[in-house]
Amino acid sequence: MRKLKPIAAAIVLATTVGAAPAPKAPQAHNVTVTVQRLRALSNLDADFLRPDRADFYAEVSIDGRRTRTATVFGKDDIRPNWKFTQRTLNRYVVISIRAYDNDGGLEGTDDFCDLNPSKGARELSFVYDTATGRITGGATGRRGQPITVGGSGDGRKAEIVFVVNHN
Ligand SMILES: [Ca+2]
Ligand SMILES: [Ca+2]
Ligand SMILES: [Ca+2]
Repeated sequence: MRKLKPIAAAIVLATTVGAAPAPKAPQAHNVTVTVQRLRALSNLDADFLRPDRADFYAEVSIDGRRTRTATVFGKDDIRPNWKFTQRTLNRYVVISIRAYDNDGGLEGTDDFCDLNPSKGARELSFVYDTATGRITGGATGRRGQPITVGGSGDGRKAEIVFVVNHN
């Protein structure tokens, strides 16, 4: 076999090192949002003769898919552990959380509770990075760690504790 001249060997080596890796198929993740707690910071139902407690339910959107829970009636502080899971191929996953107080009859339409600390926004919306586990946007934190956020500036305030994770 003919021996490569040093310069030719160097070119072969450089080509091998610099070669682009074979494209990987996008990896699917199951992203889960768990609502651990919802607590009324405002009086969401007007009291009449006796205290009237909130009737919470939540809507969570993960990567564009929105799901609603059932209502927990007559409690201002609940620990429902509602779980929402969505399969996605995206690294960055947009998540939004809404809380409502179910109202019927004379109370009219349901109250859209304020979970967002910013004035003019009630919905909590943020981005979850499946590569780093970081949560940024309307809420900040990390994968697997409970995040507590309270609404402000828009009345009908509530506080939420939630966890985002994926596998
Ligand atoms: Ca109400
Ligand atoms: Ca109500
Ligand atoms: Ca707000």
